[in-house]
Amino acid sequence: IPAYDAQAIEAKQQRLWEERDLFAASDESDRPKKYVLEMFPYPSGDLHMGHARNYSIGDAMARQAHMRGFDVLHPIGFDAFGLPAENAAIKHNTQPATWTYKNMDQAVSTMKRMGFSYDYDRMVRTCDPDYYRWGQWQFLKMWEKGLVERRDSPVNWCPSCNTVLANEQVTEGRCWRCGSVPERKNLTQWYLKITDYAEELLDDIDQLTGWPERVKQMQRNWIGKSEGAEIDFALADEDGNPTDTVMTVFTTRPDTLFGATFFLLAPEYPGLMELTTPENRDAVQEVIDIAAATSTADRASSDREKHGAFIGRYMVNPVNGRLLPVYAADYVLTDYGTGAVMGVPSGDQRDFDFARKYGLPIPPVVIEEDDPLFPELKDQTELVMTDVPWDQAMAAEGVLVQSGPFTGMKGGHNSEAVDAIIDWLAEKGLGHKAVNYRLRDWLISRQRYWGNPIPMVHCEHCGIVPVPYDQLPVTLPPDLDLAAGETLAECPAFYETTCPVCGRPARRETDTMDTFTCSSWYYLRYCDPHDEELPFSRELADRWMPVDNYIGGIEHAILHLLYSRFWTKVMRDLGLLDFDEPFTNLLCQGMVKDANGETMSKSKGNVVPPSSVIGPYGADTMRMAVLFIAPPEKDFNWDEEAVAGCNRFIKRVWRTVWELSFSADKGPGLDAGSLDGAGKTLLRELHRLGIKCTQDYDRGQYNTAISALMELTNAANAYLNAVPQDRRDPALCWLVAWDICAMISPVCPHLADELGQDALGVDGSFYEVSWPEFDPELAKADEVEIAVQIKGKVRARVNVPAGADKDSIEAAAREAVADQLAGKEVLKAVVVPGRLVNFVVR
Ligand code: ANZ
Ligand code: ZN
Repeated sequence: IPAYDAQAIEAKQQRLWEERDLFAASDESDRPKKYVLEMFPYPSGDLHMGHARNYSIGDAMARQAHMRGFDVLHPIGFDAFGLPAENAAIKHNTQPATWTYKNMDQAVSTMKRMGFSYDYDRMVRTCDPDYYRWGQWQFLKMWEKGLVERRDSPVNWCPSCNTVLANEQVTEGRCWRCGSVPERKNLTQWYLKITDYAEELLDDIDQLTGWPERVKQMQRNWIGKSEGAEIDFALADEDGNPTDTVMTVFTTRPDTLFGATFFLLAPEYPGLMELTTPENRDAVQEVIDIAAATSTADRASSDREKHGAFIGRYMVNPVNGRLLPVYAADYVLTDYGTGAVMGVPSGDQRDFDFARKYGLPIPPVVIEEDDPLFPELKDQTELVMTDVPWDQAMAAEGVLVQSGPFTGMKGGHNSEAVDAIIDWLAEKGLGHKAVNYRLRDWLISRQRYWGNPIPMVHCEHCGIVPVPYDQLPVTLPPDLDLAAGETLAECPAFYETTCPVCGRPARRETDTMDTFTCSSWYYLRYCDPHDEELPFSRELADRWMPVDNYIGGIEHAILHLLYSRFWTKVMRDLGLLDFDEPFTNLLCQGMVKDANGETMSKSKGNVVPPSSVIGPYGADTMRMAVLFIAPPEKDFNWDEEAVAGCNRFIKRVWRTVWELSFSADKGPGLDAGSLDGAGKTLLRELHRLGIKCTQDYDRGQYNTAISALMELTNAANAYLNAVPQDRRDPALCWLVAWDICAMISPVCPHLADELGQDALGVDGSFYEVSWPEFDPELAKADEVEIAVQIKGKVRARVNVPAGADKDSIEAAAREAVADQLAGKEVLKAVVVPGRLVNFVVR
């Protein structure tokens, strides 16, 4: 048996695959298609263990799918724009492009060293003008469709990244990239109107049956649909009479309208200062300042102390004419609902805290029937109790009290009272049903160099003018002095242009697009990577899309996965494709942590680089280790011993297949009937474990699939040990050797192909062969018939596995005569294996 030399074997097999262009997806094959995709990496250095795991999962899936008869598309590329490249370039005194292309080359060579079955001819690098040109093209199409807007609004500005962030990029109140607390600024920025798709994005989540529930829930929460009403309140004049000035609130609880005792405005509410009476302006300004200095997340937090200031004015409650003092309050957000809120302290905890702090009344209007107040307030239509003895608000369902004609109705979210009050308001023209989404439009402009330029021109005469399609791409200038802080806005060579409409001097837009725009459609470009007319042809998108299996990290649960769903729907509405959802099945792989369960990171110094495994053991061991240590979706702790164990198993497979090969002969095929005991056992194990392994592959449970192969290898060795070489069945040896190689090939493709070629003498790669088939009949254990006696008389016969132990034989016998034994006491059971069971009963 030759030595197992991983480095030599892997180099050889990789060369053969490349020579034969084995992994090129065919756009024309009549096999059914399967699109297997791993989230493409940022080229911020060499690949790390998380990548190795992600891609090993995808590769096992893609290879097995090919053996299952699919035409497989399995591409790779790079999400190459973004701030890390810019920062690294400054640090290393080079240009982002230089740094990025170098890293991409390094990463590709590691991918090749890992033996991944990528169709490299389809590689997408988002910083290639050939790619980003089509991002600009799609941006212009969206502009034409009214889905792009430039507007002035409060935005999150990251002071350390020096750019604005999308709402999705502020996680737990911090910049997703650097962790700084963003500042609120009013800026004119570019938006994609993802909110136009809020409802569809929410509704279609139900179609995503192949997605993890938790990701779907995160998207639902992010979109955040609230149903309720918009209600108009009139500003009161000095005598308390309604004026023509109306302000609208959004509420999810119109049923609590009789319980409103104050009215709140966001500190950023337009015209707030003008509305405020002079003597109150200092106090209101203070609230404005506090709000400006506080993150949105903190302002929205229920635990935080609330700050408010009376503005000296009152609103009229439309339902009962009550005058509500108006406050500016920091917990009211300007970009949610209408920025105005009716304060109902008995029903809303934040309002409750606010009322207690500022001494405002808290009359109960919805109470539970078991509340001690209920008997007293039940049927009470007028306001008799202005302050509840509660120490918190009551948000549950209950019955309306002190609520005029609505008293006695059921109240709560979407309740009878909600409908009744909305109807009443609608009739009077004072309000209507309303739906509100938490989702905001996607802020896509960035004040950074290393991104896709927004293809727009500002002309003094013509306003904002799109760059004509035939002038795309707007390319980045190559040599900004980033270290000196130079930006596109300071680079005349970039921004000086002429207006496409009037031809006079004009200024290019100098913002670039959020890199998430680039990653929102790369999977479409893979379908048609060299198209020079379009971002992708409809025909090829229809051939390959949707992605059947998408594999990546949970960190993109909202960001990338939501944006891509949006982008797909927009492309559909532009007539560029005709499906609704881009990713059919989603697998979020767990994290690779260090041996102590800590996340691997450069700063902690606990990173285990893939090279540390590939070097001593080879790529197949690396691949097997990341698949074997845990199921794909679970986190795992790095385990040196498990890695060494995988390597030992690989070598055992190597020896076992070689050993089998010495007795193997494909011949005319196997005659199962001619096998003796050891041979029969091996054949049965082959079918039993083959079925198990196949099912585990199909479920993506590679760890247990590998365990089944370990068992099968043991069974093969048991046979080799039990049967002398000259008495082994040649066809059985061939079959077992073949099936082990075939089934291990998606995990350890180099090992399998080398054994196939050298030990079994077949041409080519297991990638091209069909997945083996197994027979449940042959997987069944041999059975013997047992007579079941009661007091010596035969009452039944059962079949039990040939080698079954006494306990399981007795259990099978008991079941067979359960009816006859009912109500009797078994004094004794005599078990004679292979023949009978006799129950002695009373
Ligand atoms: C009166 C009321 C009574 C409310 C009650 C709740 C309970 P969700 O479910 O998150 O959509 N609200 C509306 N706009 C707001 C803003 N810009 N900033 C802060 N709060 C705002 O929450 C909707 C509820 O949040 C609305 O319903 C409103 O308070 C408040 F017993 O109106 B509610
Ligand atoms: Zn012009």
